[in-house]
Amino acid sequence: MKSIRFFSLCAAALGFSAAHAQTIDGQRDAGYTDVAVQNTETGFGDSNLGLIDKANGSELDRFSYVRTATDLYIFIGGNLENGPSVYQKVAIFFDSIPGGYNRLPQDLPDIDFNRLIRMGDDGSGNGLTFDAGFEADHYIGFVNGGDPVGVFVNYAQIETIGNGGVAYYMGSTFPGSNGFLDGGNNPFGVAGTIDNSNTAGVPGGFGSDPGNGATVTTGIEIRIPLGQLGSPTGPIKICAFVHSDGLDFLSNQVLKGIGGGDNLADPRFVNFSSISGDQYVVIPPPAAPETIAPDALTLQRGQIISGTIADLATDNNVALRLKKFFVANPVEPFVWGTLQGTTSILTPSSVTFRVKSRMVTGGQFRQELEQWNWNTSSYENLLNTNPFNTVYGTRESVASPATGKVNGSGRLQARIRTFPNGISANPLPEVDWDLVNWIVNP
Ligand SMILES: [Ca+2]
Ligand SMILES: [Ca+2]
Ligand SMILES: [Ca+2]
Ligand SMILES: [Ca+2]
Repeated sequence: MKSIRFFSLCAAALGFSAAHAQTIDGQRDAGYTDVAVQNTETGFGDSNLGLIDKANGSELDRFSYVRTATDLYIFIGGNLENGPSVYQKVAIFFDSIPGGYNRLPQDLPDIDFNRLIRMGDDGSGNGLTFDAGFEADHYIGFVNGGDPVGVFVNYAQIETIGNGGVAYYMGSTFPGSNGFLDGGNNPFGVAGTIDNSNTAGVPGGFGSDPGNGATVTTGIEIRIPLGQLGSPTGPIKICAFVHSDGLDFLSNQVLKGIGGGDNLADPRFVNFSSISGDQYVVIPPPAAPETIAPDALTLQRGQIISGTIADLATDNNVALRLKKFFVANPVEPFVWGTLQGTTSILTPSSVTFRVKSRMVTGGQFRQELEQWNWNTSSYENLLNTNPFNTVYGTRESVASPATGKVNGSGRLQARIRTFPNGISANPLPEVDWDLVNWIVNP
């Protein structure tokens, strides 16, 4: 099936891609990437209910993410125990910007009925301590409990604590919902929910686990607009763990895991730097799209009047000028060029072939852009511009998904053809190609 769409140049430059289609519902979508699998059995009970809303145990089985230019999606497979008066919680700490706290200090912002302070220093020099190099800036508290089961989300800005701190309740929803948080303060539009139906993953206990969480596809799913995290552009470190309603008892369910062992108990005395390995995951920034200029041109029809292939690399109105040379049939293209280039992105989510061009001589013409599919040995993603006239325009043939558009050597191929479509003011019409390139999105 041919897929033709116009993307604005801005959207293409930012690397937006149709490949990122996460639906907030507590189920892991195919686009997620894993950054951690639990290595510790759960000391907070192994849920065996299999219900979307209710769970009789808590575990964090795997941590997956999708990061776009605007949003971070996180999926934490597992369960959170709940009941009419049971509210178990996941604390999610983010190190997303410079500064922040490696050890949680006194006077943390007032959130969750002022329980967040229970993890910080009590004045004697303790306080939950992260691994070296992790300096927390933001906190999201994900809570479920009650009957019917509700989901409640809290937020605190840790890095501004010296200025009094910022914290707010973001709102509530229900298990299996679309994650819309109702009734709170949610300036950036965070959305999240839980699907509690997992009965697999890690078993109950305190031993190490070989990775049973790797196949869990239900749990906590949250979309976080990056503005909520200070608009980071670099890596984002995240430490997540299950703890009790009072925020005064930490489980052994931490991601990354603790490598087997008992519940960690009072968070004030927990020091992740004294536990082997990193008790956090790292979300890399989204890879940048590549812009690829052609390095090879084969003219099937027409001849070069002026310029070279190098002129195609720059949008400067200095064009490669082509002219009708010999065409046997008056309905065939009179200028027809095949272009190639090489990208380092071998499995792109989308490929856009972009051409800024115009007629030099007047008349009635049209232009076709198409991309070569190396798998099917055929041209696809036709963009037909009709009329094609003497005013410069930039047109795009968009392949999204981009199956077959890059071969195993990173090679791209596309063609530009100009056809007569009626009268011509000149028996040998001329065409300008100013800018020709591919935008390859990871
Ligand atoms: Ca989902
Ligand atoms: Ca930080
Ligand atoms: Ca389990
Ligand atoms: Ca550690």
